[in-house]
Amino acid sequence: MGNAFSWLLASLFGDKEARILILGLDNAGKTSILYRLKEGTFHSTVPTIGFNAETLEVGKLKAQVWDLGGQESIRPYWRSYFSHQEAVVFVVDSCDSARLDVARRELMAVLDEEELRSALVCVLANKQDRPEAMPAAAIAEALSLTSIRDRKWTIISASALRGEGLKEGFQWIAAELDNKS
Ligand code: G3D
Repeated sequence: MGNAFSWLLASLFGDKEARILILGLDNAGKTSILYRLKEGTFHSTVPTIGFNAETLEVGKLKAQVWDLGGQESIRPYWRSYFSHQEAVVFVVDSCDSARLDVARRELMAVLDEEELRSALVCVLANKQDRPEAMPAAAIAEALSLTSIRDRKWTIISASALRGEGLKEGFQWIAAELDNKS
């Protein structure tokens, strides 16, 4: 499965640079998604500012993964990483209704960042394999996605466990980047 996704990413983004941030609260499923997408290119780095960033490189696609939440004090340090990012993949645990409001605030704070002003937003409503998962439409409402008017966004039902929705998310980003260029 990992190989298939890597091949897909390379074919989608192979000839052009694409920088993508994968963000979300802890436990949303970001690392699981990375593992789904990787082919031996996954590694953890420890930047000097003292928190972990995980990076995926396939062809000219570079994806960086960050945990959001409870990190306001270090957020100013992120800004250098935020520049020149074409898209944000925001991963939500569809079963964690208790923290959807925190997720909404974190997403909106990220979108307020000047450096990310033109970044596309693809929300992955992850863990849809679980019976208690909220449907993507309810998550879109809880996250106030319709209030986002200054950029293209989408929400896609996903399961890192089953490998569902990830391909669609990255295909959407690649197609939107094509439209822009
Ligand atoms: P994070 O990187 O965003 O912090 P992880 O999240 O990828 O570490 O995932 C957190 C937990 O959610 C893990 O469970 C992981 O297996 C689980 N998970 C991730 N994606 C899915 C999914 O699509 N479906 C289901 N059912 N579980 C998922 P553990 O138990 O290892 O903490």
